[in-house]
Amino acid sequence: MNMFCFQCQEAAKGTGCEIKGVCGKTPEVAVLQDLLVYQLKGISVLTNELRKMGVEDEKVNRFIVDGLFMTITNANFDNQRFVDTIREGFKLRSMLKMVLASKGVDPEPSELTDWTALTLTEMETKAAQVGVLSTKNEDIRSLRELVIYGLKGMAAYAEHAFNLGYEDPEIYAFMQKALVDTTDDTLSAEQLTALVLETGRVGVTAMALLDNANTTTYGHPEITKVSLNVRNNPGILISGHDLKDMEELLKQTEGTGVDVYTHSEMLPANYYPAFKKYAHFAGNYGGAWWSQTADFETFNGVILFTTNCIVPPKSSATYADRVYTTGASGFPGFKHIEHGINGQPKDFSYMIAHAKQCAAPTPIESGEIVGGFAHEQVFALADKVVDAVKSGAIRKFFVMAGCDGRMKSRSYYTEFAEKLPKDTVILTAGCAKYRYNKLPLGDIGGIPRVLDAGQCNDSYSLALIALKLKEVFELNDINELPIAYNIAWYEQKAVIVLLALLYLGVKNIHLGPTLPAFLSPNVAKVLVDNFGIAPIGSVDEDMKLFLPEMEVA
Ligand code: SF4
Ligand code: SF3
Repeated sequence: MNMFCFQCQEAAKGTGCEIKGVCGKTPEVAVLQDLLVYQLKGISVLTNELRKMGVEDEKVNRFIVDGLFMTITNANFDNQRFVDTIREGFKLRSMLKMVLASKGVDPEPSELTDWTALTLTEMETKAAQVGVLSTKNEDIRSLRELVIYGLKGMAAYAEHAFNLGYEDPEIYAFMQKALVDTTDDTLSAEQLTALVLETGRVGVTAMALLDNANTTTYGHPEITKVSLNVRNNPGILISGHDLKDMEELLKQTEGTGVDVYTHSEMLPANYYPAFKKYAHFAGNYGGAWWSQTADFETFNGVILFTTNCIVPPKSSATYADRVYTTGASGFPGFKHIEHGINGQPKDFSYMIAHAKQCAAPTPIESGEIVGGFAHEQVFALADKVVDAVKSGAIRKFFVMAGCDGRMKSRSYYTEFAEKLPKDTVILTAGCAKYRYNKLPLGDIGGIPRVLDAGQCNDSYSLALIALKLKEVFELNDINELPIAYNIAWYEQKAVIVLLALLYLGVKNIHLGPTLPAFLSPNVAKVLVDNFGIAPIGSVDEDMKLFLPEMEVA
């Protein structure tokens, strides 16, 4: 076996990728990711010791967050970046050991081999010793990895918040404690299950932190019609999730004759007051992440990835030399834009100059889509929404948040949205929305039937909306609300969203298009028995399950 990874919904054969990632991850990158995660656990042993003495190291905290984020599915395929990161980790580890030694603490002597000097075969051997399958008991392995994937999602939120100057020491402390806990052979399945739920609790904290960072910095998202048309200028297409990058790009492109368009998960940037004011912010181009191989061809201009999801370009692709990455994202051959030095903005000038030489985008669709229904905007409409529920005009809400993906079976979500009765409303966030956000689903008394709160990072909004409705309707339990959860997942940010919802007490979530490969039968049973989690069935079966009282069209 060259590698083993089962962290995403595309895990080969529903069990795990062993030869090459279905996502395109090479065995070499998979091995380096395993080693990096292992190294982060080791560094956390040291930071946990230091924290007990009141010592917190900002740089190391950020390194751990960024290291985890880099290993999220489709974020980074660049083996050299992983090698460089692991080398940096060794330096930080030595520094932490010296600080501990200066305090009279002799941390456990641990292996000092510089893994980056190993050959690939040696790295594979090492990865097999420390990677996922090194935990032999499948239930313990499942629980450990559930925690790790939750932490990866949490790291994404923490990094976006950090980029805007918002941090919470509790999040760093928990991440590092949990990383070490996943190596503790004395922890029972019950204790690890508790750790999983605790990961959900801190996930809520991280989501709240990011929500506060985004809305304090850029204002609350507001109802917005987003253009799908193109203009005649050359353009830059920005993808991923990082709003700080969005801000810096809009500032630096202003007055240059280059327009800015969003792709996939950057669509919700259109809803923020701070971004809408830019005349050269032209709208959205294309669909969810997996459609990039077609969208980037016709966009003609420059593309900037700020985070996941990157699809490795086909050998016939003509756009590869027009793609840039920044932050945790990377791909061999794509130009990488580094962080600004000493808090200065990133320098996008080379990329902008490149864009000026490109042709304007080719139109692929037209019209507009409506979004911007994050918590404050929905609260502003609360009276209208509550009246519609009380009068029966809105029968039920369906939370259909999460990820999109390229599997054919995801047409389930389009069909489900189409078949939902007209007195139901979809609450969404994440790129899952692309399965139905361009359908003519209409509105209910002026309330659109698809309310898009934003990115997967904004799933917190959906939880706040549910909690607000619970308060307005004076209910004791969030599960008494007329809200059903039919969530699509793909990568690890969806894992932390799921754990956060479980922590908030949400029950009976349907999860698809398939259940995670990393859930062992026993762990899946715990989730089914305690939380009512269920896989999706056929659209018609699920419609009957969700709406037993209704005549379904
Ligand atoms: Fe396979 Fe998903 Fe891992 Fe990629 S991230 S190697 S597709 S399980
Ligand atoms: Fe999408 Fe990758 Fe998860 Fe942010 S862009 S939701 S999959």
